[in-house]
Amino acid sequence: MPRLDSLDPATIRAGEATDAYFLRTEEALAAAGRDPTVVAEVTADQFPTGEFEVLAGLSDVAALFEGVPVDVDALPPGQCFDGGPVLQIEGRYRAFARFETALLGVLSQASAYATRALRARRAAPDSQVLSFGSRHIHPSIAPVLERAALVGGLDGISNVAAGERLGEEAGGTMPHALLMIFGEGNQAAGWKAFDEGVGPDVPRVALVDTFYDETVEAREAAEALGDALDAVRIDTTGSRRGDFRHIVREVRFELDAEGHEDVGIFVSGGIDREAMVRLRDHVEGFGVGSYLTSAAPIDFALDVVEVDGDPVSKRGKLPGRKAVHRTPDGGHHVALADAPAPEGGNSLLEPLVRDGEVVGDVDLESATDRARADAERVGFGVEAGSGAT
Ligand code: PCP
Repeated sequence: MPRLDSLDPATIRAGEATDAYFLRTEEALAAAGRDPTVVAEVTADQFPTGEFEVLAGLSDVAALFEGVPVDVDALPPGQCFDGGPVLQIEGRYRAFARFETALLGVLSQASAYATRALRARRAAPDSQVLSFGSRHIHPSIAPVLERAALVGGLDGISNVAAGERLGEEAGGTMPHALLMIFGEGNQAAGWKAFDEGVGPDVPRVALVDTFYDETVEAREAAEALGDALDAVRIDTTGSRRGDFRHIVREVRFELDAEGHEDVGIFVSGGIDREAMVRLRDHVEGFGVGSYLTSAAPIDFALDVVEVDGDPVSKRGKLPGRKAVHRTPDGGHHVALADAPAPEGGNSLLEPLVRDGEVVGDVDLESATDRARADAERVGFGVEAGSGAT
C-alpha cells in the first residue's frame, strides 16, 4: 500500500531521524567506556558577516529535547543574529549525539524561511503580505513554513492544516481553476459563485488575469460584485507580464476611473523583495510563495567546544563556551562566556531545556513581537531602500 514519505513525530523524537555515523559513534564511545560532559554550540558563522538572520524552529527543538537529560540554552525564537552560537547544549555527549541531525535540520530550514519572511515584511511594511508557499514544500512540513512566515511578521498563511496546528485561520483568494470551470466569457458567474458560496467573513478578492486583459477583468469583476468586492488579484503569468508595475497601475487607473477607488489590488506570482519594493505604493497586498520557500537552508553546524570543562575545537572553529549580547547600538557581540560583557549589552542566550524539561518560551506571538522589535533595533532589511515611485 502506498504511503507518504514522511517520518512520524515519534520517530524524530526518538532520535532515529539521524545520520548513521552518530549511532556508530554511540557504539564506539560505549565500547570505549567514554561519555564525557561536553558543551556543544550551534553556529552558522563564527564571526559576524554584516548580515543578520532570524532564528526560528525553537518549538521543534523544544519538542526534540523534551525528556533528553541535557541543558539547552538558545536565542529565543524571532531573535536576529549575526554569527556566534544560537544554541548551546551541555550534557553527556551520548545523551544527545543522535539528535544533531534533526536539530540542525529544524533550525536550518525554519530560520531560512523566517529570514525571508522578515525581509518580505520589511520590504512592504504597510502592505498585507500572505504566505502562499505551501505548494512548494512537502506537506508534512507545512506548519514549519507557516510558523516561520508568521514569526517573520507576515499577516497570514494559506495552508489549512498548518493553520489549525498553529491556531491561525488560513486565508487566500480564489484559484484560476474556479474561473476556468465557468469558462471564458463567464468569469462573472465564477466570481458570483464565490461570493454566494463562501462565508461572510471571507474577503471577496476576484482573480482577474485568467482570460482577458487585467484591466478588462478588473472592471468586470467590480461590475459583477459591486460593493461586495474587496480587491482584485493580479497573478499575470510570467510570459505575459512585461512591465508588471505598469499593468498594476493601469488596473488602478481603470478601477478609479469607474468609481471603484475602494477596491484594492493584490498581486502574486514570483513576488520577491525587489518586486515588493517596486509595487508597494500601488497595491494593498502581496501573496508570496517561492521567495520564502526557495531560501537556502541556513548552514548551521554543531561543534563540541568543551570536553569535561576543557576548551576544544576543530580547526576553523572557536573553542570554549560563548556569550552573545545585543549591544545598545544594535550590534551582535560574541565573546567567551567568561569575558566581560559589553557595556549596556543584553545577554541573548536563554535557558530552553533544563535536564529534559522545557523551560523556555517558544510561543509564536512572542516570537513575532521579538522579530519585529529586534529587526528595528539591528536595522534588518533597511537596504530595501525607500521605494519606487
Ligand atoms: C499563485 C502563483 C503561484 C503561487 C500563487 C505562489 O498561484 O501563480 O503559483 O506564488 P509564488 O510564485 O510566489 O510561489 P495561483 O494563481 O493561486 O495558482 P493557480 O494557477 O493554481 O490558480
